[in-house]
Amino acid sequence: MKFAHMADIHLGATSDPKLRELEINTLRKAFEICIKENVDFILISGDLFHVNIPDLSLVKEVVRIMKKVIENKIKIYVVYGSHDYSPNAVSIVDILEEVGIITRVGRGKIEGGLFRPEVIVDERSNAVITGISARKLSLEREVFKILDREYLSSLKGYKIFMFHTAIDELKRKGEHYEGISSTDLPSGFDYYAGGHMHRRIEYGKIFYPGPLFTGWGVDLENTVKGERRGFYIVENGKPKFIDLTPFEGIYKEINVTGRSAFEVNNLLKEFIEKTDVKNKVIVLKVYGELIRGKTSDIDFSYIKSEIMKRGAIYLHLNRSQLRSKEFEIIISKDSNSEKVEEEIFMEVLKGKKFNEKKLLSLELPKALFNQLKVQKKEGEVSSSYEKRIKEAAIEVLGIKDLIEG
Ligand SMILES: [Mn+2]
Repeated sequence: MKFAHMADIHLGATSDPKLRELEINTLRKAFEICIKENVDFILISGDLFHVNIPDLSLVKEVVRIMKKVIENKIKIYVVYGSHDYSPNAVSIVDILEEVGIITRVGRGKIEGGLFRPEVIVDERSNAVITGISARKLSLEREVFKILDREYLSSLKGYKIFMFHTAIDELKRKGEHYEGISSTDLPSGFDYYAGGHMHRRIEYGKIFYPGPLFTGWGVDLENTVKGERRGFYIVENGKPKFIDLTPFEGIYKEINVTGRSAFEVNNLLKEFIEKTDVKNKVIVLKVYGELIRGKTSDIDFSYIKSEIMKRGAIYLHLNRSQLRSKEFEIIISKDSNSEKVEEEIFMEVLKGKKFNEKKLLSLELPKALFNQLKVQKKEGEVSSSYEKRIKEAAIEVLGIKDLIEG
């Protein structure tokens, strides 16, 4: 018996055209390998697509790729992932099942208070396949609690359990999955085909291939830091990892603390000049607190265009922990929207010097804000609405003479 196990493909997660092309090419390559290796069947442990109703041109391409597999008498078994599942809408996974491209695993019924998942016997290999689908917010964890374990342990043959749930004891620091314990899985299976944890994990008979591709955010970051991406081919019970890592990358971190925006711009330029970015995905993390200048003074659009000009595949910028001393607004927890406005104004005004005393008080910005909030009257045309708002604002600012003069 020989089968493939993939998970967390997240098709359509990226909107970048170059990454999209790599994404579909990786899927095509993976399925071509399955045909060449003549596997009996393919398991996909959830998150085939990134959203439950993806872009149709992508779906068309995926159908084309999967049809070739089907024509080679290889079945594709899929459990819902947290991304392909939707409680109140039809998912693309359901459509693929309806037309016979995939076979869905994870249905079941409750009998005597226990959940008995449907069991499928693969015709070609006689493998016994069952599992539990994911729900949003890891709600499937409740299903594990009422699993009909006795029934599952009575099954005979080579037994595979598919699931899309994290295992608590396998979590690394900083991973925030809501998981189950490995002992919550039904016992006695030959292979536990996991999904949801976005890296390759082997733990006894539990296997997580991690994302086949690596579409966005932290996955991209981990890939360029050295995580390998791909899937398993399991032959006579022995899994082999097929490495399909779609690109090489460079990870660069710049701590701006104690530096000015001007200095950071120079550091970034230096990095671009010294680094061969050609055909690589670059992940650039800029973090810390600028001592001078605003975060917007760092010219990221220039950096991006320079990196792309030099032939990089893609630049992923992580600046979520970038701050500036010059403009930091701390909003108290118990603020209402009016108080938040006041706090922001006060913070912006801090340290500013104006000859006009009026500009240093809160009254003026508040009055101006109130004017700008005025809604369009029913039937009022845009041009007269704009004129009315402009006149009112000029009135509040007391600059009628300046403008007309
Ligand atoms: Mn996933």
